Amino acid sequence: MDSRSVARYVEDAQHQAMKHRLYTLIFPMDIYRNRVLLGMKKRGFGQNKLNGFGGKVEADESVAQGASRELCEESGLSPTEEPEKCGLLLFYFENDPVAMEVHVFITRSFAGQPQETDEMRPEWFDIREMPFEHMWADDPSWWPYVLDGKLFVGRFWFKADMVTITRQELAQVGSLDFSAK
Ligand code: 8DG
Repeated sequence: MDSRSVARYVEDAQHQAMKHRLYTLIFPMDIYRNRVLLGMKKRGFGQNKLNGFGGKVEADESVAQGASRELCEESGLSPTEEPEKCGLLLFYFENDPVAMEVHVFITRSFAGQPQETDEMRPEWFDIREMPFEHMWADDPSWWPYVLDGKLFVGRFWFKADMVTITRQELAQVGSLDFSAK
């Protein structure tokens, strides 16, 4: 098991037995103008959806390092402070034995200008007018936690169509540092 995975702290034994792949997802927030930078994913998984920036955590980095790296690679911005953890998302897809463990961050402090990359076309959005119709189906459920500064854990079960959610669990948590408990 990947020692950086924290899924075991929130999952039942059946789900813990699944293989988990670690991902990051980071949202740069412009607190002065109430904006968030999203990117239109131009290729691969989630193509044509608007999303924060992120991807698989590499073998030789921490989850937070992975979040910073992906932000630089995909948006042209680099965080100037350690990104803030805001949530943990677990996704289970019908007929897929691998669970996705997505560590969600925000950053309010970054350098650079948004730049289109091979993977993402960045665009600012008002944090209260999110383009949910172009985002993943679970996003409207947990985005209010991000806005309210509440830490959250969400679990979503998707059909193979990757659109239909058949079950979900979502709750505020006091801490995302599970191993410190
Ligand atoms: P690649 O270079 O090998 O194509 O992949 P990668 O860049 O390493 O990873 P990716 O496939 O782009 O990572 C998927 C991203 O999508 C990751 O940031 C997590 C995020 N993501 C999901 N599901 C959901 C979801 O339901 N909602 C949101 N907002 N993001 C999601 O995987």
